[in-house]
Amino acid sequence: MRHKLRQQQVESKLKDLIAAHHTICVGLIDSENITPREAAKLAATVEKCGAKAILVGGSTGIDQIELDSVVKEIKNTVTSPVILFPGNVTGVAPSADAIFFSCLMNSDNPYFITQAQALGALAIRKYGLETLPMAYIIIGEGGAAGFVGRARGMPPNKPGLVAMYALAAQYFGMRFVYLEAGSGADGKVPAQVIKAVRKAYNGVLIVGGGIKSATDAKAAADSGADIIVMGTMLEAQGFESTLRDICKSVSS
Ligand code: 1GP
Repeated sequence: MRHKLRQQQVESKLKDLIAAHHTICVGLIDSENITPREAAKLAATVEKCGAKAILVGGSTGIDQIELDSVVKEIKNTVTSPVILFPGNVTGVAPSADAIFFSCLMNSDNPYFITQAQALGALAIRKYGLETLPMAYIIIGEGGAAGFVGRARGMPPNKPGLVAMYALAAQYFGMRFVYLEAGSGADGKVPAQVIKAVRKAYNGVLIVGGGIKSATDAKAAADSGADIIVMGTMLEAQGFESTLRDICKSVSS
């Protein structure tokens, strides 16, 4: 039985936005500690501040029913693409527009490199989700993502090593690379690492972890990031003006 590949609608949209704005910001919502209604309200605010897509996911999400309710409500509220950012097979939900089909390149455990992906693949096909093939590379200790994904954190002071992995991702045909410092991380992905990866890798370069100011975001954008992800800062009271500044500072 042949299955029709879903058009690369979200991917094209992201690439068009990057071409138009140089760098774009996206908001990450963790479906675990939020009601669908709260999530939708937050997504609408994030979109209004200038973010161009909403990611939903996290390293420890296990409740797919809750995840799908959150995604559905967000989809009903915003016009931006809603993209799953799974930490495991439980991060797959039918109502999203697309999913980061993510390989944790520097995990010590093959489960996070190919096995979870194989286990999730049938559900993705069944739901007709658009897949965005992504190399996920954890820099430094990596917070919960590093711990749960059994990552052998890439040394932040070895940009060449990270670039080598990004080049491997390119040769694998992965059209997205995500450099992750970890949610709520104290340190960010160093500019030298982003620059080295930008030189080696031609696809869409995503950077996230610990970004909470226009200065942080601008540094990542100037180093070559195409997409900047913000999660933790959206949990702070009154984040709107900072997020507006961030979105404005990275986009041309
Ligand atoms: C986490 O990179 C994302 O996976 C976002 O990180 O929560 O620190 O913004 P923050």
